[in-house]
Amino acid sequence: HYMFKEILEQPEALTRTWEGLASTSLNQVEEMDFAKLDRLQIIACGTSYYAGLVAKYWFERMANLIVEVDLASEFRYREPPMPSNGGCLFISQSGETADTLAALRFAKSKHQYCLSVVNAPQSSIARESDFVYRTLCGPEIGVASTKAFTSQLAVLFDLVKQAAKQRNAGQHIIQELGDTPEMDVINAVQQALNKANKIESIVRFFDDATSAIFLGRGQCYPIALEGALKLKEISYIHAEGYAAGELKHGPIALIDENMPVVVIAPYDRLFEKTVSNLQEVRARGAKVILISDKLGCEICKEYADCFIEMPTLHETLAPFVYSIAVQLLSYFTAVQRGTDVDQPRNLAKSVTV
Ligand code: F1P
Repeated sequence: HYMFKEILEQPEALTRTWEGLASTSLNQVEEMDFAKLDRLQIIACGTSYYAGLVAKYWFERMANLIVEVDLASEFRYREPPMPSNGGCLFISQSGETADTLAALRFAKSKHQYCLSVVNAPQSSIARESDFVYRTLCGPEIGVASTKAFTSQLAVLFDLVKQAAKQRNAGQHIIQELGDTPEMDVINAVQQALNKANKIESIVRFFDDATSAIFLGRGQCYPIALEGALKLKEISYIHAEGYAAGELKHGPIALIDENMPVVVIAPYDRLFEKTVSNLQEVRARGAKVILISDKLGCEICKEYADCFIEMPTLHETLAPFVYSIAVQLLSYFTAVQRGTDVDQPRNLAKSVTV
């Protein structure tokens, strides 16, 4: 399948994207000055929207910048007021998504500085933006986005570092990340891919499932949303992603022994909170699949039905590797169900109308 090939290509896609950015910034002079912004508005659809949600956590924590993330299909018709010193960031693999393009045109009519992250440099969104960053992940054939998503995260991470510097913020995190966070990510992504066989062996938990839940907190909350979307798109199993803290406000009513629950919980400052949510769903009979690192899996030995162990790395970088785990899980589940993984029913690669 193209999708599997594209999942496996991610170390190269990330390498190319980061190398390409290093050379772009030498040539461009009009890059966004994040120090001038009071607020950043991020706008996208689908998986690209979830990349934007991860970036919100990063921008707020590392660059001390207020960020709002909006679905392009809502933003374009809502036509919200735009601040005079705000900026807009559009994320689109194809660069042709009709709602995202319409949202860009609205923002431009309000004299916003419009930045975009695209995979297609000749696309409409690229042409109409004030400044463009490219993901260099190569063409993505599989309809479900995989390498485009992590490459978007790569660009966004770079922008966040730039913003942190310009705004003189988050320097302690930058220091903790060390000199080569990009290399750390690429190595960890490779290690995550090496778990493919193990992940394939646990899709039996979805054999009789008609519905599944993904839970995450903090920057892994968008990865829970993305995991649920991926599973829906290609396996047609109904799936929802929830912020783990939201569970008791409704979704917990859905839990029974037929519901697999995928808990995404690296050992970080929110880990204990997520584990208590995990225990709540397990007590109600759910089959719990824990995706965590070595320490997290060890601590939860008694509390989950199966484990996907991811490499340990700085919590800021977790979205890159946990994305790999949910992509592989969805992929193998769909293959097991015999669906058309590369061309799921009713879906188009680019939604241009
Ligand atoms: C947005 C998107 C994709 C998804 C699907 C439909 O596209 O939602 O994330 O995989 O193909 O469109 P884009 O604006 O990122 O090209």
